[in-house]
Parts: sequence; C-alpha cells; structure tokens
Amino acid sequence: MLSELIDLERYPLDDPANPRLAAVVEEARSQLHTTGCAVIKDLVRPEAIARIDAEIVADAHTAHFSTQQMNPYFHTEPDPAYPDRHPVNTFIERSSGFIAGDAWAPDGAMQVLFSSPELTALIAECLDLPELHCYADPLAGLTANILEPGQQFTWHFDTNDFAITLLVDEATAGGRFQYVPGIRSADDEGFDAIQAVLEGGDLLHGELGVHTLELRPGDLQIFRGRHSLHRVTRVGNDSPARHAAIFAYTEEAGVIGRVARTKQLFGRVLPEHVDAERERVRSDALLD
Ligand SMILES: O=C(O)CCC(=O)C(=O)O
Ligand SMILES: [Fe+2]
Repeated sequence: MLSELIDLERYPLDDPANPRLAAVVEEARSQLHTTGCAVIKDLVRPEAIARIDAEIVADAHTAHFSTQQMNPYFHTEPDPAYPDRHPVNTFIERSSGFIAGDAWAPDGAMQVLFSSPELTALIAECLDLPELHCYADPLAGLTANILEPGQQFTWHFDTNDFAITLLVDEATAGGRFQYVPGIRSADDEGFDAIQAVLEGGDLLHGELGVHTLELRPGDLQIFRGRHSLHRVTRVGNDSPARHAAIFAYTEEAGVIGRVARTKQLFGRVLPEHVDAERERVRSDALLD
C-alpha cells in the first residue's frame, strides 16, 4: 500500500538503514537547521496526489470556511495593554477553509499516508526527535487547507512546534508559502521585527528575511512554525483553488487542541476538546 503512495525506490521508507534514506534525512536536517523548513521533493507519487485531491474535492462541502481579521497569534480583538502599532493590535485578513479530521475515510490515501508508521518515523528522524505520534486531535490532526481564488492565510505563528504540509493542488497565481525563520524565540517575542513584516504588504522583503518556498504538488514540507512567522499569499482571482494536506504530529501521545482555536478553524468542537481544556499544561509563556 505504501508503495502506491510513495516512490520507495527513490525514498526507501520501508528500509530505514538504506543510505539513500539517510541522505534524505541528513539534507532535511540541514535545511531545518538553517531555515526551520525542509522540503522533500516529489515524495508522494502523482497518482497518489490525484487520489488525495479527489478525496479533498469530495469532502470540500464539509470544509469550514471563515474570514476574519486576525493578529499573528490568531486573536481578533485589540488589546489596550499594547500600542496600536504593534503585532498584538495589527489585524490582517485570513480567509480559508479547513476540512476536519473526521471527514477522511480510514482506508483513503490521505488517512493511510498520515497514519503510516514509516512516514511518521521519517519525519521524526528529520526533526531529530526520538519519536512522534499522530496528533490525537480528532479535528486538527489531519486536515486539508483550502484557499479559494481571492483568499489568503495571513502572517501567523503555529501553536504546534512543527507542521507537515503536502501540497496537493497549486495556485497558478499567488498561493505562495512565505516565512521568516526564527523571528521569535521562547524567551523573545520579537515584536519589532514582526511589525516590520506585517507592515511590508505584499512585497518580497529580502532584508526582512522573508523566504518564499518553491513548493510543487507531491512535495512534503516540514516546517517549524512556532518561532517562524509565515503566511500563504492571496490566491489570484483567476487561479484554481490551492489545496494542501496538513499532517500534524506531536512528541507526546494523546495531545488535543484548544477550544477557542478549534472553533475558529472548524466552527465546532467535540467533547474531547472541552475535556482537554481543563487539563491543559503550557510548555512556554509565549502569547499563543
Ligand atoms: O496551507 C499551508 O501551506 C499552511 C497554512 C498554515 O500555515 C497553517 O495552516 O497554519
Ligand atoms: Fe501555519
């Protein structure tokens, strides 16, 4: 089954000791070390991408589309404790739809790829982590992010330490993934640099450290988004929609997302989210 999804000749995920795989891991680690972002080109076969795209198209009617003005921390309300011209009080449009984790057929290509122990192990190796688990959140674990023509996903930080994205359908105009590596750290919010990027509009600001990713359908992106501000630029009005599958993994097993963020992205929560909210333990003191 895995061989139908991944070219195991080029990427021998089924043979962890294979030097070809070791070279892939080494390259990904080096990219992650320098920019917080690694791309494994053409990891997923074109036929598998076509199957995943068909699943996304079939489930698109279940997507929760929302448009809001938000700050990089996914907040939508001003905070008088900060100046007006400050990342906390700078709100930009996010407009996109998410297909949630409970939409996928258990034996579909999307779910099989996400749950593959071989892929999970490869990603853990690339991130230099002893082990990874599929994010247990029943909605946010396995999602597809849909940007229709005219939509954009503005600058933000992820709540998770890293995200795995598989581009499935690309836009022909816009829809580019941009990021600023390490603009904040666990003990430095980096507000000034963030504000400079937020005020930079749609220009490419080399001096602000904005990277634009060259991503094609089938490429797997490993991204550390907790400290790197990032966005998906507005998809052109005449472009096809941009579809990306997002695979979330956690270092600990059994992690569940926050109630507010879940509502924001999916328009609903499940009882698991309400239960987990009570027991949440923070691992750092960043805004969100
Ligand atoms: O669609 C993507 O490439 C990533 C979007 C994103 O940054 C996110 O969902 O947090
Ligand atoms: Fe993100």
